Amino acid sequence: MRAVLVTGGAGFIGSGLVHHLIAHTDAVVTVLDKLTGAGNRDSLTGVPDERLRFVRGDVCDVAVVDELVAGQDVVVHCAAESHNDAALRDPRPFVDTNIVGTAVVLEACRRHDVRLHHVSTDEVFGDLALDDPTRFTEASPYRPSSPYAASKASADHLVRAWVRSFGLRATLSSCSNTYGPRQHVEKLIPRQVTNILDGRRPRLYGSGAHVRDWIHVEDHSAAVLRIIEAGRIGETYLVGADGEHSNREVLAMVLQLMGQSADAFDHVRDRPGHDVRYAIDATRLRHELGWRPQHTDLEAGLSETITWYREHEAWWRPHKATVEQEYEREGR
Ligand code: NAD
Ligand code: TDX
Repeated sequence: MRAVLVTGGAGFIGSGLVHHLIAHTDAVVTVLDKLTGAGNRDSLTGVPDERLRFVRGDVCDVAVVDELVAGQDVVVHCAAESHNDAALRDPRPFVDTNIVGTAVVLEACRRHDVRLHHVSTDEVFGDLALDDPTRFTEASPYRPSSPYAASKASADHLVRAWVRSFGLRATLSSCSNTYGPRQHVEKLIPRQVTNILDGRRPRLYGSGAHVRDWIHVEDHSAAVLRIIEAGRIGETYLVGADGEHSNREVLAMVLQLMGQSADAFDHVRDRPGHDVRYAIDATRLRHELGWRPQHTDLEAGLSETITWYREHEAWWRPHKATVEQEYEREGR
């Protein structure tokens, strides 16, 4: 694998993957990213110039995507509109980027016979009840409940159809909630960490009993690389690190790590249609491909993440006020 195109490579997962590929392979990486509010060129700081080509562009742009896909060994498709709250404000960009953009990437990979890995999410399976003893597996039915999740589910269906109908060499991964450095301040953990740094009280949606299954971005990236190297074509691999916690528990950990009392937050209006619980059974990935998460201590991972935000204010500060103004308007 000498040449890899990462779409959305200036985003949270994409940039984490680029840093991982630089550290663990010899690949030269091309990044295609539109630099929407969530993408940040500075997330690629530290990648040597001779190993990175950065192109600002849209995955919906057929000519740009076609030119970049030609000559690659692998395309990893991370570009997406990724924030549930944003999809509730305006779902249209989610349809364009997540569905149409994926179709454009698929067609380019088909034309040039390039191997594709499609990065998806556990949200395509909908949610589980808090007391449901089961977790999501590769056999779970698709039941997306939000516009974002529905757009990602549509993209997954397109990828599988291209594998079956056109023999495209593609794999998929559905990962759980990922945390770590370089995540946009619109998302739960960075939002609350930067609120506390700014002397504001964190905001918890509804009761805070909602459960997410947390995994560190390094473990997510290692899983994607493992699937690219050894995954079976046409297969989906669920990625998760047995990290189920309620939002209230996660917030209490963040507060205590930052020297605050565990109840120093405000309950705010719940997210409409808020998914109750996600939980991943990653047995296939562990058994078939031998992947194991390394960052299994959430408190230690959160502590390092908090340190990263403390030390990189210049990275997040330009986005903070705009994000908070939008939340303010919604009573969140
Ligand atoms: P992100 O919003 O941080 O990054 C998305 C990137 O895509 C940004 O850099 C953005 O500029 C770029 N982008 C958006 N529209 C584009 C377009 N039309 N053309 C080119 N680039 C465009 O999101 P993320 O959290 O890094 O998510 C990346 C992928 O990982 C998504 O597909 C998401 O579904 C998946 N995922 C994320 C998580 C998570 O917890 N963050 C978990 C599982 C799966
Ligand atoms: O201020 C907040 N307060 C709060 O209680 C925010 C921003 C969120 N929440 C809650 C909502 C969710 O239950 O925290 C949980 C996590 O919220 P997000 O960070 O917005 O993530 P989520 O909606 O769970 O989706 C994430 O995981 C799956 C990513 O954003 C998706 O891209 C990924 O597919």
